[in-house]
Amino acid sequence: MTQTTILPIDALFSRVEAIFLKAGLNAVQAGALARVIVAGERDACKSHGIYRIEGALRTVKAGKVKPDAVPVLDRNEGSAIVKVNAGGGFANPAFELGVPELAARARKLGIAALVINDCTHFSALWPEVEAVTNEGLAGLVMCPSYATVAPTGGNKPLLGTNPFAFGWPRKDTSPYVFDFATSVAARGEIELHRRAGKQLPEGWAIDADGNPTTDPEAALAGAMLPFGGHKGSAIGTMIELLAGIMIGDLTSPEVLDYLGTTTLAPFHGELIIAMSPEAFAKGRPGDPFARAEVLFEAIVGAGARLPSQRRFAARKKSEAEGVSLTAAEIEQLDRLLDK
Ligand code: NDP
Ligand code: PYC
Repeated sequence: MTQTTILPIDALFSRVEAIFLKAGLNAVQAGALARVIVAGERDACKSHGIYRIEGALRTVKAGKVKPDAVPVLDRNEGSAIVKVNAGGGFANPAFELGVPELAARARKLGIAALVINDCTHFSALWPEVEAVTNEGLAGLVMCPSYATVAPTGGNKPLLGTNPFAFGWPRKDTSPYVFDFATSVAARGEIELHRRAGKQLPEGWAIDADGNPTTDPEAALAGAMLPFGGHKGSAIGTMIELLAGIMIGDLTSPEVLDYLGTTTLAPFHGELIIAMSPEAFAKGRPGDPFARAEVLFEAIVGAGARLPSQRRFAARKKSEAEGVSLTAAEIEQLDRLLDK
């Protein structure tokens, strides 16, 4: 049986933040990174938890992200578009800086967008979409990645795993949130299979010659496949257009050209859209929040579960009992802190 240690969430946060501070990140970068990584562990999202620390540190060491960057907010007064330049730092502090202005603008105008440029982004999107729903707004978040996914019918990786998240605020309960890679699985999942010596499920990837493979090494050298065939392929392409080209930032192939490797965290931009359900539904019959509850009840009543319910259950458990880490994970944290 694997030996585990239970750490309170605050204690895990202090350890992760200390690792980043020791590696030379300033307080704004270290704090935001530690928050998102610890949230991943707390919510049992291992592919974007402490496993990501080493990749972030490698990216700092390679000089591809600025550890002392201070994001700058461009209020763009009167416009529905708020911008934050991450200054070559991580996306997370830039997001934290921009989200209050995004929310204020969406409440005023009914809809607003936050554009983040020049950032390194390695995290899950649900913490960001939840920051939008916490403001009582519906949200959409998307970003490119690096070219590791072949468009359906193609044999070359041209799209990223391009994550896409949506959130709808709910009164007195957790929001409706989904957040997924537009590839069959996040690249982090392939890496976790490789580390565990496990084969991939069929249909996840092709090798460097374009043949289907279940070998994680061959998949990492070849290409992943989009989810839902041509449908995921089109959504992945839309993300390249909206959260790459439209915001004047890099597309996934350009990110890979710039980095020259997939072992570092990708550098690109991000698009966050916030919407006020009250503003959209104004003048129409029914309260949008009450109507949404009827839909959610019907979905659950039909025997399905809402997305993020597994995550919210894990969060509740972690908040009550702490986060469970294996001996290898504790060793990893100790080693990184001693470095
Ligand atoms: P998953 O396939 O694990 O989950 C996708 C979503 O579907 C989750 O919201 C999940 O909720 C929900 N879900 C899963 N099973 C069911 C079910 N049976 N019924 C209803 N809902 C369900 O996600 P991925 O592996 O595709 O992505 C994992 C993470 O990787 C994401 O957070 C994403 O943002 C991140 N990522 C980040 C990238 C980046 O460049 N920054 C790139 C690619 C991915 P629940 O969690 O409750 O199971
Ligand atoms: O899991 O696919 C992924 C990923 C890429 C960049 C950050 N996460």
